[in-house]
Amino acid sequence: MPSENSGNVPIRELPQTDRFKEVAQLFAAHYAKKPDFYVRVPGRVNLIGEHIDYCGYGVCPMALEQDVVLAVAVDTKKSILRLHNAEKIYGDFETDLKKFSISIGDGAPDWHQYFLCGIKGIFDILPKDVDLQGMNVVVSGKIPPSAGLSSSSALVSAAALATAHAHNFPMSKEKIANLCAECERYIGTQGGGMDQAIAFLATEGCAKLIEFSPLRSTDITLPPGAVFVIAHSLAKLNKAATADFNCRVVECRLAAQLIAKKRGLNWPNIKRLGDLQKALGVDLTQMITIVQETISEELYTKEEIIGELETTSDQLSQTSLTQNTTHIQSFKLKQRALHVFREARNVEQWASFCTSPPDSTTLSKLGLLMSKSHESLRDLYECSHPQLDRLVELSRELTYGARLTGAGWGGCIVALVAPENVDKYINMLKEKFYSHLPPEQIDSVLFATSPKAGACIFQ
Ligand code: ADP
Ligand code: NG1
Ligand code: MG
Repeated sequence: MPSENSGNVPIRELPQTDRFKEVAQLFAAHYAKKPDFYVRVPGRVNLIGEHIDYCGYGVCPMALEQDVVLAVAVDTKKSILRLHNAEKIYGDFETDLKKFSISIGDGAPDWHQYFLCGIKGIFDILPKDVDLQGMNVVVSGKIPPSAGLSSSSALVSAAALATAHAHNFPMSKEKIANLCAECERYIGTQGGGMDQAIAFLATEGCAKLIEFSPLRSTDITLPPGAVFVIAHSLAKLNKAATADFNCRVVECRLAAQLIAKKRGLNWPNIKRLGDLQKALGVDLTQMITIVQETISEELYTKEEIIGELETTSDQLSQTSLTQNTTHIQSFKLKQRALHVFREARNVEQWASFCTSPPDSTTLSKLGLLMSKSHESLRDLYECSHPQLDRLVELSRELTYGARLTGAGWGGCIVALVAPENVDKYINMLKEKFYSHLPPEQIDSVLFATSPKAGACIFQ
């Protein structure tokens, strides 16, 4: 049953915690006044269902305690945005909201561009006669950045939520989640919407099965004795800095279009592997057979794809590619599509194991799905990293299973651990993987988690 997720993003009384007190102090020190309101948006860990949201398939993330908090004072007289970040590495930023633009060049975008994506998302839908409000903002983020725990979406979503609230524009959780998925694409990455969905739809105490088109979420109660530990590989990748992420999105699209063409469908209309499955009206196992029989394991050159689709380079750019993938000359299709359909099946099995009465095999079955998922991401999707593989290897003995989480190419793994093994497992990793780090730095890269609540406004 879909859970009680609908309704607007909640507005609650400000909790008297150290986290909010610190942000309030920083705000007072920087702006010499009190904020009008705060927003909190959590990061997330994806338990299963990697690189399939943008193909239209369901995923199973949960929200983290680590979050982005904004303190905001609205300036009704001037339309100036001022940003001050708790971390000094993120410099101050100021712009007039009547004439800002998002500028994306080569390399990693400046951090404030993510914030502007969220603002633009709301401005795109505000009634034209609304007076634009200025905002003085303090940003405090505790999600390890570029590590697959969705720091980017927490920042974009927090910016959008604050902008909507500053303009008295309440929104349902689903509506703002969809809007944030759309507007984060202004940064250049063509993500699928998982991160923004869990950011708004999460409820404390359970993971969620998030499904798309239309966006909906179902509670996934994790079996008793399931502890999820996150471990950072210490390698990082900003997803907007390279074409890696969009290349995978495009490879999945090209695989779908090639099969569509061979099956006599109107291929330019098929953008996702999920669209193809719907059009063919078959199940995931049949899709796997179709991929095995239709697509070659060899690399496809761009020329070959243009030939098979009977199209032109310009048309292919329009129907299938993104701005930062037009230069790519060869694509792997079979391996990517096989990963997607098998991973979509992993999610179905995960949900069914979690909804059946738990028995002595449940945790092992979930762990096995996680290990299978990692192998597929490493070998078929090629988005792992030697340090992620090493962490997964080290996790063999003391966990039920482990896998990379988020987009990969660095970032974190998530491991399923029995409560009695958590300390042992963490100590083993401290010794074998993090021995070169000062002890005070380890807590932010190696920690156990439990499912936390979604985004909230506090005043
Ligand atoms: P992730 O896997 O964490 O979503 P991305 O590569 O998508 O990683 O986004 C990371 C980027 O988000 C950072 O390079 C930075 O620009 C921005 N970011 C993340 N956390 C913060 C923060 N606390 N303050 C400012 N910017 C942040
Ligand atoms: P991260 O690693 O948090 O940037 C990205 C995408 C998700 C999803 C995962 C892979 C964005 C904003 N996020 O997450 O939609 O595709 O990778 O499962 O693009
Ligand atoms: Mg991100």
